[in-house]
Amino acid sequence: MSSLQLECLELRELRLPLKHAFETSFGRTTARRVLIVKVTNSDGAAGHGECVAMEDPYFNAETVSTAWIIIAKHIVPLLASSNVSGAAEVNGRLAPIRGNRMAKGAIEAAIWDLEAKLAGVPLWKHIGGERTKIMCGVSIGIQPSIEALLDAVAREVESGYQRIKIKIKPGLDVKLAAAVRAKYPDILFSVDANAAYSLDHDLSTMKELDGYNLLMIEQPLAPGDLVDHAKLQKQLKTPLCLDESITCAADARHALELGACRIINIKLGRVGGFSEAKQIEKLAREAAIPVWCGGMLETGIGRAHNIALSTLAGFTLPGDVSASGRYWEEDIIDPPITVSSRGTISAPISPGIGYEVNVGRLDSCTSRREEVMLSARIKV
Ligand code: OSB
Ligand code: MG
Repeated sequence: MSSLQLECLELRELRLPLKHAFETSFGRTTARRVLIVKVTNSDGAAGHGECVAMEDPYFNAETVSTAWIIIAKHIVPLLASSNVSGAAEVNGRLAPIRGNRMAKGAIEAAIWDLEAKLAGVPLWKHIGGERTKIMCGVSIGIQPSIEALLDAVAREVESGYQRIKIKIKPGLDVKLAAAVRAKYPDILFSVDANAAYSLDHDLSTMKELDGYNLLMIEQPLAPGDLVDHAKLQKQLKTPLCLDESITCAADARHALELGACRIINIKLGRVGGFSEAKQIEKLAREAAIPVWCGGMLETGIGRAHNIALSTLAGFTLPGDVSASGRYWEEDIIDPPITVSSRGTISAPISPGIGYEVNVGRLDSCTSRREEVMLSARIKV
């Protein structure tokens, strides 16, 4: 394939109010600050990526502000001097930069979008995806009351979503699971703790949760604690699923070797992009461990990348990729992402991410913008 001839990178910070506040064990989000990147080549063709870092370093260590600096000051110069000839090379070229995977993942994803557009194929086909429809579930934040939670679950079940996940935290866990299970004995149902528990204090709560026929318990313990997750998994029949703990393919291999989980949530940004995500999917598939695609309250750009990722063969469980309209009054892509009454999204047919970025809308919510040159500076 001919060189991508990357020329310019545009960073934008958007401010977008969420339709409804989203609460987890680590905090409450009412509006998103979102970092969007656009890579352009020498012919003016463009690819987009979304950095999934949040405003605060609570889910992981990165933030919108740190990612901006890492991209502008470190990723761009490294890429500019590496003369990459394909998207598959980007992950390796960025390896000297430690951590900061959400920053790297945004750029990597934008380059995959550009490369797919140049090849005239949908991104999902370009990365080796196989499914023409992806299975969708929802993630429901902590609600003000059990009644409100049951109403929210009812709405999503009636919309056709194939799996319901609820957020839990210490003190708001077993009673939520019990209430949802009592009303819906048969749905695919899981809980996500976002690392709020410890093996020392909460083993009895975990054993109680084990009695509600949950599809999985997601990330109960601290991100670095694979050993304790393995100890916990041995004492439960419910599969543990790791989210925060899996930042790269090596983490996934360690988790599988230790028996720290039986399911993996793959988030494109958390692992630094498609190359790493594909390695994790392959490792898990070979170990007969199901994976699914997680979400980070993305705009349509991040959602479109998540759809592409979810078409890979190993994504055998419904993920957290849901309709734009659950989060945004008006998305930044056209058309917005919609979900069928059977809880599926069809893989798009247009090249690249397969959705048009609405530039007017993007401009109207941009609070900061910067352009940096990606073309190698030729020494004379
Ligand atoms: O743990 O999966 C998570 C949102 C922000 C941070 C972490 C998580 C989430 C979600 C939302 O669960 C999933 C979505 O985007 O719909
Ligand atoms: Mg999670």
